[in-house]
Amino acid sequence: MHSLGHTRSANQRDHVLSTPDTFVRTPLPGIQRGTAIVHVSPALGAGFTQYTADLEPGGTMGPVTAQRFVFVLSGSIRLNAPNEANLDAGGYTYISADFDCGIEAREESRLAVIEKPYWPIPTAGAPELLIGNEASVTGAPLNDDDDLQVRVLLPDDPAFDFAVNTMTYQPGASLSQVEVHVMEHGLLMLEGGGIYRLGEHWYPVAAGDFIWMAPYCPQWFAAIGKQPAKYLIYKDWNRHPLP
Ligand code: UGY
Ligand code: MN
Repeated sequence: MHSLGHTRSANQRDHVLSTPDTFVRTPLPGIQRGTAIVHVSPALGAGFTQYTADLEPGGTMGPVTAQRFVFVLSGSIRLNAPNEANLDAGGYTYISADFDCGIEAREESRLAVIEKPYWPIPTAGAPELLIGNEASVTGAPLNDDDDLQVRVLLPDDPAFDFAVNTMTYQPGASLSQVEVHVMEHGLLMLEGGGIYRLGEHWYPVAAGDFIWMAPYCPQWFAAIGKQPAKYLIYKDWNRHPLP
């Protein structure tokens, strides 16, 4: 049905909510037989880029000069790493800047992709390549709340200058505080839905939505409905705020 110009998407100084009805696909250099929906980039003031890549069977993504994190939302991909590896839904990989590792879709595949220039520090060596699966990461309750489980997908190691986690809320569970912090977030809703407070706005959100939160954006979430709500969340991490 025609929405007569209405959408839940919103663009405010310190946050963006993007809903699937407003997604626009674009080709990207390095992507063959596939398109991208670029959710956030430095054009918005962010220190990273996040996009959803839709690849046809046999579609490829060439290496980039930034670090890259890829989470398989659906389908299956092959990594042309030194040792070939296949990743199915829930599989993820971290590929360091300039590491020569291309990606090929083994079937129609949808990927969440995060890219960020690496911020080296003298006390930690740069990471290289990491492969994992979200299902085999043990969850930990946030602030002792068993109904809010966090799965930390990257190692607790200062070599990594960002973190990516999943957060799973049982129906009715919520963040225990309104968070205000220096880190920015890229957030992709994977399952369920609820209410997200961003700045001075409260939004209904559902699986498929993307949210960018700028540093210090007040944020709070409560899961609503009969199924758990789950999101994939990026944050800059492990670096002193003064460059
Ligand atoms: O890691 C975080 O800062 C996370 N708790 N933020 C959020 O869920 N909005
Ligand atoms: Mn947060």
